[in-house]
Amino acid sequence: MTDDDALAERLAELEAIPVWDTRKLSKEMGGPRAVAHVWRWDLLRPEFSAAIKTKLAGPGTERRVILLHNPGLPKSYAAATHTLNGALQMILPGEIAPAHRHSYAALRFVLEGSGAFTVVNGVRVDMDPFDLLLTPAMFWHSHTHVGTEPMVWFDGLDTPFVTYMQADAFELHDSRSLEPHNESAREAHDFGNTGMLAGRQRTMSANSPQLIYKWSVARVSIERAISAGSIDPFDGAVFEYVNPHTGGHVMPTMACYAQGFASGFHSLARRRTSSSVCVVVKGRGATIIDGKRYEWTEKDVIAEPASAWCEYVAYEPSMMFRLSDQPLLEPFGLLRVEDHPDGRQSS
Ligand code: GTQ
Ligand code: FE2
Repeated sequence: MTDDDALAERLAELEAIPVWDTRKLSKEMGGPRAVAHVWRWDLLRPEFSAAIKTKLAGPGTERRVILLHNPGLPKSYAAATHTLNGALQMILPGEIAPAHRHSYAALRFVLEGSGAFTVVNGVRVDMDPFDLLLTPAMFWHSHTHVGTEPMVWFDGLDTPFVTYMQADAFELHDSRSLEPHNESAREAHDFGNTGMLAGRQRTMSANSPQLIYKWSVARVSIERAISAGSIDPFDGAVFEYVNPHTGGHVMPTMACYAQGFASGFHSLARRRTSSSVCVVVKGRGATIIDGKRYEWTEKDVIAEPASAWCEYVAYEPSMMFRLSDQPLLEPFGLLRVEDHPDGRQSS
């Protein structure tokens, strides 16, 4: 046994580690690493029809949620990236998803159907396809479907991050569904989407008072930018959903964007220390991630891991929604953005 090994052994008995050994450990230290992945809508959507008929459809299981699991992470994470959760949720006509709240921030991005509403923070918010709805941390919420067709939406949550921080909390409400009651929150939130704030008081909350962002508005912004040629070489026609009080991200842990690409658009490549989950609204194309081409079409979900080179190719006019963990990195100076030295990846 070398002197080094003997020292390491004695230190191990004292629950101490010599620093020269941590070089071996440091790869494992940040936990498992997520990989690039596409979850295909055409393959997952039919499984809901099957799930309606199975035990998933029993009383109390109205929350019909299929979690998207990143194959680079252990199944127990059930996460889309190391910080973000992605899921598809179906609600059937007449169903109520029981009222609760949690320390996870959540958002919905509607994929199919209409006629459901959610009550968040005492405000009723109705949902149409491709609308973005916010459920900030610890806000009570319940979902009710009064329409005639099944509804499906994408759920985005910061669960892996909150759980890592061991700050997870979940509470069921005494009543099954919530009645709208919060008039001042409703005022602050209603009549939004215009850059103008309603309501008498300005609350400088880190959460946007606007609880819904209509797709009709995002779509028009993208279309205008594309026809005006106002195109970012990395992200196409890109808009951030913002908190109208602060101009900042919509929630303290998650940022949301809408992006559009003209047919034939091929972006330059860039990598960021943030990770993203993208949901395709319309079109067909591919994201080249670390040199590999991941093809996508409508309602597919794509994971972009932290620090992966990303580049977009649109085969048709395309639009997507992006959820990013960028706000988690910014306060600590950890957001780094690097443009590819060759412009594009070779693939
Ligand atoms: O709809 O409130 O996908 O609480 C995970 C946790 C959805 C929800 C999820 C949740 C919800
Ligand atoms: Fe929830």
